[in-house]
Amino acid sequence: MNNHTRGGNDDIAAVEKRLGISRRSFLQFCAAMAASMGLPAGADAAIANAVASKKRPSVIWLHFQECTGCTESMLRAEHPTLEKLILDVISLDYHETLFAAAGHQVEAARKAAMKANKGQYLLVVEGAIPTKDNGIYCKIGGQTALDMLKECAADAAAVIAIGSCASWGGMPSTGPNPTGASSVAEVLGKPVATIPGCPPNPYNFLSTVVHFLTFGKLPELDAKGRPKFAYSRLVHDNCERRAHFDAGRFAMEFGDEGHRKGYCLYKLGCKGPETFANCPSILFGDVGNASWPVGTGHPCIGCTEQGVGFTKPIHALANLKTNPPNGYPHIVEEQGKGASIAAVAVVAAVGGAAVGAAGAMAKNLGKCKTECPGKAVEKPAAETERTTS
Ligand code: FSX
Ligand code: SF4
Ligand code: F3S
Repeated sequence: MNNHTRGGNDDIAAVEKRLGISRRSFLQFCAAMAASMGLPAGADAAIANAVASKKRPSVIWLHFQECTGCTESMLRAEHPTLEKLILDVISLDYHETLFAAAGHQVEAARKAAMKANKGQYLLVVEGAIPTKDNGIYCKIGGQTALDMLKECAADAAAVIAIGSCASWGGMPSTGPNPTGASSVAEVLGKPVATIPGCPPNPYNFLSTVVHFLTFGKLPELDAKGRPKFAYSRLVHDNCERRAHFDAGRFAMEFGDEGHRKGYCLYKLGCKGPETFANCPSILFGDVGNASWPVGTGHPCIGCTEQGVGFTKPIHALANLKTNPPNGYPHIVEEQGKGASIAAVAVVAAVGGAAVGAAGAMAKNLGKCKTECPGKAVEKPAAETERTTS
């Protein structure tokens, strides 16, 4: 783990050997990573070269208030290369869960790595930091998490908060937050890169680290410190059930006909419409289709989104951040009270369709209620209207 440099033969062919994957697979993986980060042509080759030949950044990985799910999801990735790549592109010099050693030995290793890589190491923080009562609710080696974070951040080249706990407090900060669990940015008083999710997608972490390795800087971040390549789209906008949402077809109860048919989970409290993450695009664990919360039939709980995950009740309806075009039916539409022919004609005209087609469209839209699995369920007036924000 402490071998920071690679020998002269350590080229792509050597990576092939180290990771036990073909050169082709490795290059395909680098190309996919470059594409998913929205990088320009040629970036895939730069990434491949960086992973193969550059000095590995020293990583100090701290664990505070959390369940270790971030580390688990990284290590349990089913993709044959993902966890190997993560451990290959970084020199993991301190990680409490993965260290074979314990006690004074590991604390000495942390201090040695910090000294040897002063100003150059990456600090990864997993878990929230209890700040109440001078931080006494989480101590490692006799030192509070509060002190350890400040000490380790002082000489770091960059700080990455992995998981929702470190990014914005996550589960430990849920009301009444008895320990004063806070985010890394709050404790340090400055913005840091965040990879929220409970657990976060390991691919987003790896891509962020590989970007740092290749270009010497973190990828572009949003106002909450999240890499834009991963958190700039709503879950709802890439969801495979979106067509059902737009057509007004909803599961109303777990196990009902709509649920079994794979209809939209909005009425079961899905927070995809107000949660920014790339879960439906990159999935989890590389085990194929549907390997993400909504894909398995469970509503998104908004685990990546501050103020949504672990804050809003699971059954509460999401605030819609974007509205479908006017030509779509309302969430629960009354027969004959849907989009008017005039309104749809405008939509259709914009799309170049004939007015006759617009009439057919309006007719179909008005059918929503009769086709909706929840048609027999009377909804309160407030819930039958499309929410706007
Ligand atoms: Fe657990 Fe990580 Fe959730 Fe938190 O992930 S999966 S509680 S985000 O810090 O270990
Ligand atoms: Fe998918 Fe949820 Fe949006 Fe429905 S509300 S389309 S299940 S993200
Ligand atoms: Fe979390 Fe929702 Fe993705 S619960 S894992 S943000 S689908």
